[in-house]
Amino acid sequence: PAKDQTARIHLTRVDVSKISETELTDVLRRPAQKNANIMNLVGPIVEAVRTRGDTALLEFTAKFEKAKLDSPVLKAPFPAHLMELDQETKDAIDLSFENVRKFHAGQLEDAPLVVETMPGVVCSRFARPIESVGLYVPGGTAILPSTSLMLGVPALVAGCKNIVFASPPRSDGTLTPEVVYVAHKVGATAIVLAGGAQAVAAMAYGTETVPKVNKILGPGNQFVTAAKMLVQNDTSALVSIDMPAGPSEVLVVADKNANPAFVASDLLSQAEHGVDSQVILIAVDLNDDELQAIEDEVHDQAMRLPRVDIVRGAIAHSRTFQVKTVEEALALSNKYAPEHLILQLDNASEYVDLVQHAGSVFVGAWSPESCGDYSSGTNHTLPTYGYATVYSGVNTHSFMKHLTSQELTPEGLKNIGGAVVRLATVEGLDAHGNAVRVRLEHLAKEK
Ligand code: HSO
Ligand code: ZN
Repeated sequence: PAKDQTARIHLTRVDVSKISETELTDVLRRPAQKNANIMNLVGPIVEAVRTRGDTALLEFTAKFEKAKLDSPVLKAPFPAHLMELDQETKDAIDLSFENVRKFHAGQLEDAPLVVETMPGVVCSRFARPIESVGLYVPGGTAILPSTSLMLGVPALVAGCKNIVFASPPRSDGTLTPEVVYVAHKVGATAIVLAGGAQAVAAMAYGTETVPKVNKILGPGNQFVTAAKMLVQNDTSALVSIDMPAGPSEVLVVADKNANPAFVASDLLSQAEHGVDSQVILIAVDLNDDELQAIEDEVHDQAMRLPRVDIVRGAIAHSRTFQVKTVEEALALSNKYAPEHLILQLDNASEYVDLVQHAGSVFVGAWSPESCGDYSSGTNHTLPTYGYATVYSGVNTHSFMKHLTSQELTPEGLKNIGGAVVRLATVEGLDAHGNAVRVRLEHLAKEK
């Protein structure tokens, strides 16, 4: 929490026309994450769970969560009293569940891809679900049951056989009932009552009670991320991960006609996630009064938030960039590659083509990020820290893999046989060439 609780909450202005390219690169750089240190702490935790299983897992949960448990796992069917919810919450989850389900079901391919590359040479590609997946739902300063939806629903849609959740329990050993309700709805087989590196290790290696999974997905703090990276690198675990996760981010591009209250509310909705959240405003040709109107809204709305102290921390390292055109704004946004990009612009949809790097785009004044965080249908587990340049957010295919196949006819073999034999000769791999030659000779004799 900041010392002065009355100080103005505002984003530092940067006039892009007044700084050099290198200065710009500098201000856009995310704060460095100290990974080496974290690995030293996480390594022994992972190793303890790998070798001592449930005993170690329970010890860490007692130590970090202050929860004394008899078993680290809740197995399905989950008892009804652990998922009791008021009707309004239940309805909200059900509505969101259905939209996330629809959008992720839409991502399934209805038929395998089939391409005849030459006459008689048919190549295919088709998808299969990953059998067992481990879904990490963070605890922390805010519990986020919505994350259980964003991970569980696509796993269900993809057809994963074994869905395992992990989430740190409260000190009385229970979980937030919303998470249990969602786990129940997606048909999860178990919930691991643990958090941090120890939960990741338990799912990567399996313990006496925790089933071993094939892939671990979901956001988490630096310990969770470090543990995911570590187990992914251990070939004996044979486990993959979704992507490295960092602090959450939003970049809002606003023009003169953007409603200052809307712009401010979007910036603050991300700022309240954590003091390390990144919040950026790109103001397109706004004069001082127009900028001031947004800044006033940021301050006024922030002061009314219960999490104002967190907001203060996040806004302290956040910036407003002043540019002249939308094209400039989007070039800057692409350079930063935000997790969330909000376009509060006239005819916003016309500019989506210019977006190259972003986890998810929110188009126009009526599409706040909150809708994507919870209920519209898109996934909220998105690449942060500039990884939007190379990663996609979690989607149905995060829970699947693709296989290819081919089927050749005699004609097909004749069409490509010469090329195969020649390339086998070039590589000095005679057996490869023979696999074609014996068949072609067989066909020649048949005539
Ligand atoms: N904005 C967060 C997701 C979230 N928001 C969960 C509220 N609950 C990262 O995309
Ligand atoms: Zn959010």
